[in-house]
Amino acid sequence: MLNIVLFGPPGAGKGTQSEKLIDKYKLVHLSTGDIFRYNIKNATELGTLAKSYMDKGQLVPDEVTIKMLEAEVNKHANAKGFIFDGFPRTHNQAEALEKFLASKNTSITLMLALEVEEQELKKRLLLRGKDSGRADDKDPEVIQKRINVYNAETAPVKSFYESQKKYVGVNGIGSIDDIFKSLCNAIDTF
Ligand code: B4P
Repeated sequence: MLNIVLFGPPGAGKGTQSEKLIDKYKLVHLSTGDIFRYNIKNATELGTLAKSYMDKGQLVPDEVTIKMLEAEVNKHANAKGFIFDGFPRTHNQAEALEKFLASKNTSITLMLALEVEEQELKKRLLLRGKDSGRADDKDPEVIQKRINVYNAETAPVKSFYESQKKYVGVNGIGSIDDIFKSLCNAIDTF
């Protein structure tokens, strides 16, 4: 199986590049952000809970997110592999994912990290906020909060995969196609 964690700060392009990678490598795309937004749209109990955190730029609690992710993986018994987009976002989530995949006799192949500086992230998110309808992209304070949470809680997850020699950083600034080429090259030569 090819199991990729697509990593990076909010607005780094994880969702954008995932769409292209699943097409080329025939993987199942699991975006925790998309799953939460689907639940918000359908006014489920999970959606109401997730919205209360997402609108403030906070992470949804680990317990809820991990349970949800595992249920999604279980829906795809015959998958060739997965792209985990926006998960894991905490050390607890990384450990839970490792144990869960081990119970299925598989593991993460590599973490691909999109590296983008803060000014560019803010610019992209505010631009998307103009017409995406995403509450978390409209308010500069919420965007700053998401970046701060990323730096404090999510960025350290890098060392979890670095210590396993599974971390590859890729420049996330440039055209979407050029970044895609760099990601494919990283996968094909890993
Ligand atoms: P996510 O949905 O994961 O969203 P994101 O980090 O904001 O965006 P992403 O990096 O995917 O950006 P995109 O490609 O869309 O998370 C939202 C919230 O959900 C979190 O804040 C949290 O509350 C919650 N959540 C999700 N997962 C969780 C977890 N595991 N644990 C707890 N809570 C969780 O790109 C952004 C914009 O940039 C787009 O408009 C795109 O068009 C543009 N763009 C992309 N590539 C570009 C390029 N090369 N040049 C210029 N613009 C580009």
